[in-house]
Amino acid sequence: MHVEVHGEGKITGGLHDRGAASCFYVMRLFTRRRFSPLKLVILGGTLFLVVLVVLQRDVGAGGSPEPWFQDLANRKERVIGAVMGAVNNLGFQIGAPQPRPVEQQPVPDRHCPPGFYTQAELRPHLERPQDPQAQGEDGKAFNMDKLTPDEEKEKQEGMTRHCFNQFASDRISLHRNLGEDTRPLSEYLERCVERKFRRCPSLPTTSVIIVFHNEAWSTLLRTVYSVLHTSPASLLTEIILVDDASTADHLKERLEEHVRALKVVRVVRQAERKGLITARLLGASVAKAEVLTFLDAHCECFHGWLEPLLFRIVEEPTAVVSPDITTIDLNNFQFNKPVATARAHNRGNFDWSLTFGWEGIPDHERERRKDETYPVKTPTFAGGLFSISKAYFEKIGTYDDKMEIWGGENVEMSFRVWQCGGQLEIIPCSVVGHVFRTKSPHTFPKGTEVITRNQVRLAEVWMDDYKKIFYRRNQNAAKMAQENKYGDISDRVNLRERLHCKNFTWYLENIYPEAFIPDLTPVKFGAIKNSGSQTCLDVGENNSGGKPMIMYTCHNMGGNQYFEYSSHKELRHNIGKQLCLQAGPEPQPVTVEMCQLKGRGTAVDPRQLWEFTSEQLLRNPPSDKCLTLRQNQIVMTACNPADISQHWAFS
Ligand SMILES: [Mn+2]
Repeated sequence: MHVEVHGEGKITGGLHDRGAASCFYVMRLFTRRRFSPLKLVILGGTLFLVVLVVLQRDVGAGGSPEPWFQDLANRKERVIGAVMGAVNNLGFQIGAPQPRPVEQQPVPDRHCPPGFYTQAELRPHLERPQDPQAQGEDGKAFNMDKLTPDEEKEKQEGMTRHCFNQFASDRISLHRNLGEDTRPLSEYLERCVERKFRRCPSLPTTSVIIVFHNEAWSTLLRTVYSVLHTSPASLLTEIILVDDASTADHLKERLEEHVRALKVVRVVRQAERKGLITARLLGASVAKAEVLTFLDAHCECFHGWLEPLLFRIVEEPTAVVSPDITTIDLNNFQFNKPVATARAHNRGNFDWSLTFGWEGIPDHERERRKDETYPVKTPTFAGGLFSISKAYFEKIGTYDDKMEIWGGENVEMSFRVWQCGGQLEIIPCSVVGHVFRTKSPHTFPKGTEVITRNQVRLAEVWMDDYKKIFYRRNQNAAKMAQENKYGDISDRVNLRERLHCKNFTWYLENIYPEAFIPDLTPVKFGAIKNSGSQTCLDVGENNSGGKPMIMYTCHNMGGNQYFEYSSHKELRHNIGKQLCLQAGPEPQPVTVEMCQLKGRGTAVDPRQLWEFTSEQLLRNPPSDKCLTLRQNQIVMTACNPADISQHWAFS
C-alpha cells in the first residue's frame, strides 16, 4: 500500500515479521561466518607464529652487550609482546560472537525474561468443560428436525426479539468447543497455529469491553465464557459488561449474581439508553488494563485470538487492530471456522453515502504480505470488534461523544486514525465469530435521523471539500449541514488541529487509492428530464443494478432520480453503489449496472459512455445509438434529432 511509499505508516510487516526474518539472517550469517573467520584466524595465527619464531631466533642469536642492540632487543620484545597479545586476542575472538550494539543487549529483568511464553504461562482463567455430545459442539450447526408447536412458537418469538435464532442459541452449551485450531499453517517459520510470542517486551494486559442492550442470556454469556476460555489469564485483566439501559429481567440482578462468581467479570450500567458510543466510553473510563478490547455481545473467540492483537500493539502502539471476523450463522449458530489453506481476503471500505462495506484485498497489499501473520491494512473498519492501546485511544480522541446511539462512528474513527498518524489493521491470525444479523431488533429512540447527524458531524470534521460528494447524495444531510443542525463540532476540529492530522486528499491518495472519487464538481447533476413526456429518468425501487429504468414524475428530491454526468462521460446514479446508465442492444431496455470505472487500473465500459449532443440527444458514441423513450420503455435506437422522445436535459 502507498502507506509505505509516503512514509506515514511504518513498514507494515512489523517487528515480529522482521524478527523472524532477522532470526533467519543471523543463523545464516552465523553459519557462513563460522567458517570463513575461522580459516582466517588459523591462517593469521600460523603466520604470526612463523614471525614469532623468526624474531625469537634473531633475539637469541645475538647476545651482544651494546646498548643500541639492547634497545633493539627490547623493542623486539615489545613487538613480540604485542604479537603474542594479538595472537591471544585472536584466540579469544574465535569463540566469542561479535558484541551486539548496546541497545540490543538484553537487560536482565525478572519481570521481562528472555524467550517465549510457554503454554502454561498463557493458560486461561477457566478451562472449558467438555461435552462432545452436546448440540453445536465443534462449532457445528444446531439441528432439530421436528419442533413441537410449543417449540416452534418459542423459536418464532426468539427470532422476533433478537433477529437471530435464540431457540438454537439457548440449546447450545455456553462453553461450546469450537474444535480443532484450523487457522493457517504454512511451511514458513511464522504462522498462526503454534505461533510463539516473546516474553520481552511482554504482551500488555487487556480489558474486554462488551456493550449490550437487551441481549439474549445465552449469546451474552457464551461471549463471556468464550473470552474466559480462550484468553490467557495473565493478559485478561477483566471483562466489563456495559449495559445500555436494558429492560429485560435476566440482565438485572441475575446477571450480576452469575458473573460475581467469575471474579474478573463485572457489570456497569448506563441508566439511560444512549447507545453504543457513550456505553463504550463508559466502559473505557473504568477499564484498568493497558489495552482496550471491544467485543460485541454475540461473539465467540477462536483459538489464540487475543495474543496476535496484543502483540501487534506492542510492536506498533498506534495500531488499531481488528480480528478477522467470521460468521456465526444467525439461523443455526454454526461457527464458520477458518480454513488452513485460505489467506485473508477482506478489508473494509466505504462508499460516498458513508456506508461501511467489505472488499477484496488489492493485489499490491496481497503481495506485501509474506504470510498470514502480516497485518492487513484496511481503509476503514467495521468497528464492532477491535483492540487499541488505552493511552492511544485517549490520545487520538476516543469517540466523538456528541454522536448518538450508533452509526458512522466506525467511519469517523477510521478516517481519524489514518489521518492522525495511526494504522487501522486486520490481524488474520486473530479469529472471532460474530452473529451477523440482517436487521436490527432495536429501535432508535430518536429515529434513524441520528445516523445522518453522526455522518454530517464526521463529514464536517474530516472530509474537507469531499463532504460535498456525500451531501449531493443525501439531501437530508445537505439540509442538516446547511442549517447547522448537527451540534457543536469545535472540540473535534480542535482535536484535528492539535494532532496535526493530514487532510482527506492525503487519506484518499495514500490509504485508499483504489477508491472511486466522484467529481468534486460534476459537469452536470440532478434529474434527467425527457422533453417529450416531461417525466424524469428514475432507477425505481431497490434497484442495485440490473433492473430496467423507468420514467416517473420529476420530484427534484435527488434519490432515485439523481444522476451525475462525470468528467469521464458516464451517467452515474451513485448514492449507495456506483451505478452507471448502460446502453443495451435494441430491443433490450436500458438499465443501470455497476460502473466499470472504479479507480486506479480500470476503464469506462463503452456501453457506459454518453454524450449530450447540441440537439439535446443522449448518444452512446461506440454504438452510435441514442437514448429513446418509446411506449414507456427506455431503449436505444438510431439517433434522430427531430424525435422529441430522444430529447433529454438535466433539470
Ligand atoms: Mn452485532
